[in-house]
Order: sequence, then C-alpha cells, then structure tokens
Amino acid sequence: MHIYDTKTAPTPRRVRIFLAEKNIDIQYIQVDIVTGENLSSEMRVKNPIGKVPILELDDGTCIAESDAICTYFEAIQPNPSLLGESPLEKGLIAQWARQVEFGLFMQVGMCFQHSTGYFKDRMTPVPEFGKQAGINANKFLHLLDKRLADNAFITGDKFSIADITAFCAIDFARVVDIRISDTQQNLHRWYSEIKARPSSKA
Ligand SMILES: N[C@@H](CCC(=O)N[C@@H](CS)C(=O)NCC(=O)O)C(=O)O
Repeated sequence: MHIYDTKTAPTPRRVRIFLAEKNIDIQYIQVDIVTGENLSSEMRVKNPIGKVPILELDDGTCIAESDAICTYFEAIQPNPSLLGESPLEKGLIAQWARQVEFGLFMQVGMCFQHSTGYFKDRMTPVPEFGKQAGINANKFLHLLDKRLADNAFITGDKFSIADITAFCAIDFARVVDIRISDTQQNLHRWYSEIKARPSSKA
C-alpha cells in the first residue's frame, strides 16, 4: 500500500497530517506535478483527473481524492476519530470540513493558480478570478476568527479534519500573500496550537 504524494502541494499534505494524527505509517511516492508527471497515462489510470494524492492498495485498487482517502483510513482505524463519532459530531464535522474546503482551501488554490499562472501549461489563468478568490479566502479567515472566539477548534472542542484542511490552506496561502491578520487573535491562537502538534510537520 502506498500514496502518490507531492511534498510541496497542499492537498496531499491534508492526507499526510491526517495519517500522522492516526500514527499510520505508509510509503509515500513523490510525483513531480511541476513537470506534469501526474498527467501521464499511467497516472490517469490511477486517477482519471490526473491529480494527487492517490492511495494505491496492495491489490492495485486506487482511491483518489484526499477526503475519500481520509474516509477510508478513518474506517480502517477509527481512533483517534477525525471525522466524528456520534451522528451529530459526524454531521457537524462534515459541515465544517466542506465549508472550509470550499470557502478557504479552494479559494486559496484558485487564487494561486489564476494569479501566478503556475499551471499555465495545462489551464488558462484568469487573473480577475484569482483576485476574487483571494478576497473570498480573506472573508473566510474573518469568519473563522469569529468562530474560534468561542470554540477551541473549528467544529467545537474536538480537533478534526476541518482543522487539518484549514491549517494546510493557511500555510499554503503565504505563497499568494494571504495571511492571518494581526487583529485575528483567535485564529493566531488556534494556528499556533495546530502548529505545535507533531502532525503539522507531515
Ligand atoms: N479534490 C482533489 C484535489 C487534488 C488536487 O488538486 N491536487 C493538486 C495538488 S494540491 C494536483 O494534483 N495538481 C496537479 C495539476 O493540477 O496538474 C483532492 O482533494 O484530492
């Protein structure tokens, strides 16, 4: 069993942190997305959309999509739970995980792709779209700061996949100069706590 990974990219990092939290050791195989190694026909057999991460099981079955990979490992090893235990907890974590993914993680990604032209060999950057995505990401940081005033973690009192996704997005956002502002003290407190967890090094 191994994971096709790209050490510098934010999406595969979500999976690495998730597995580090669960103390799951797995082999990572590096894929160079700059040269487009991920777009080869061999890789597209593993994931038709040509993106990483991809989990390849011993029988050759492949699971792509970071959330899907995390769901698989949560089922194999439920403790510590990062997707919730009770129906209510599962629902709330799913809500926040999705909102963080769409409202922050994707906005940072779109800002990066459309304002830097990093992948212009394979997509058409639209700088105005990139700029708007950056504005959306900043709005979401504001929302998170308010949320974290009364909650230790994004979904409440328990660390979850929503925290992992937000942390990876915020770390990556530096490349497009989006940062937690000085006034967002709740976010700063939360960020330093997540950064202090050993899994943040993954
Ligand atoms: N929704 C996918 C997104 C995967 C994704 O966008 N991966 C990026 C790295 S962060 C990638 O492979 N980019 C290479 C490319 O677009 O060619 C997931 O969660 O796994």
